[in-house]
Amino acid sequence: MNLRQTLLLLLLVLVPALVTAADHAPAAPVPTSVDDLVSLFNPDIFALDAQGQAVHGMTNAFTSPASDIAREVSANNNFNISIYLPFLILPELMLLYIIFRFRDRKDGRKPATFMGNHTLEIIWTAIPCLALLAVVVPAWNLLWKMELPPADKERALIVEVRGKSFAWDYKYQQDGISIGQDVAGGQEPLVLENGRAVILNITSNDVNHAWWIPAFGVKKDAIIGRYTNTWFTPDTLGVFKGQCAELCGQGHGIMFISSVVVTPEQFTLYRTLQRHRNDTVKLWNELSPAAQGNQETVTQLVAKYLEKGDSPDRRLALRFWIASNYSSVARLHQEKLKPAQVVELGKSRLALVDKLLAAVH
Ligand SMILES: [Cu+2]
Repeated sequence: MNLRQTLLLLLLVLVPALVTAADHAPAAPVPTSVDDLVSLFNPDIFALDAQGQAVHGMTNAFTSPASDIAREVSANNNFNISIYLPFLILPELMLLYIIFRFRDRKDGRKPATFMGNHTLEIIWTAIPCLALLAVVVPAWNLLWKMELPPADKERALIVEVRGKSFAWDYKYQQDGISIGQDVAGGQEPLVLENGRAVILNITSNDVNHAWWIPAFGVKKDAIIGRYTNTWFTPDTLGVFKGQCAELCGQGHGIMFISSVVVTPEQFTLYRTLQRHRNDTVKLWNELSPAAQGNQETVTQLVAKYLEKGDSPDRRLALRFWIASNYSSVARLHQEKLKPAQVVELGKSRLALVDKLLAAVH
């Protein structure tokens, strides 16, 4: 190999990958209708469109990164591929060339045989070493960044993530909000604020699990008696799906994870709705098909709910939770009723609550 060929090879080896530009979604307004709020904060992650395709499909860090970490992991992966690829392609091209160029031409010529070439040996040792160095430095920096707390940790949202066979519980440490399973036993999504870093303190109640949402570029083990930590800054609005990534038992395959990234204004509203959630439970129980919803009791419960505090937020929270709970029940259709019937029942019950809310001053 002459000097020109060596330089060409070096150039190919050190070609940096193009970093995909971040595409930020435009700010979405806070929905005003209860139905829109339910589809925002309590999306049906199994919903199918008219063509039978998943409405909220699983996305990944390489084709659709949705956090700073995912973008860096994706860019780092592209860079590494650009370094590795010449090692995969060039020897194959060289092999094909040699097979053709030095084929047996049946003209009686003897093949040349020789041993040892110091220059060549130095070159083929130095190039892989340089390539490894080129890969190691950015990868090390990224791994280091992922292990350390985020730069703006004072502003970060801190969430305790607790795996259990076979679901996840989330505790928003600063707001004292605990979520996990909805009224129908379905997994609730982790609601996150766009552009605000989130620190996850992950643990388990029983066996080993792993919290993994590919689009966020994050996967971390959940181990009993120990906290593992990870962080990322979501930068794309929408619904993101994940899955427990540690074989944990019979229900492992259905140990889903979902997250909804919302605007800061929507997140403020979400916290408000969560704060009034517990107070809506009695009313919900009375409205559920099993309790048949005795209107007199419901009237009393609405009055009692508003006695504890009567504000537009609190009224909205009551209407939201009634609608959201019906949506969860209809989705998992654990009742004997068909989902469409549950939706109809939900609408009539919500109308009843609306009527009572309007009547109580
Ligand atoms: Cu699992």
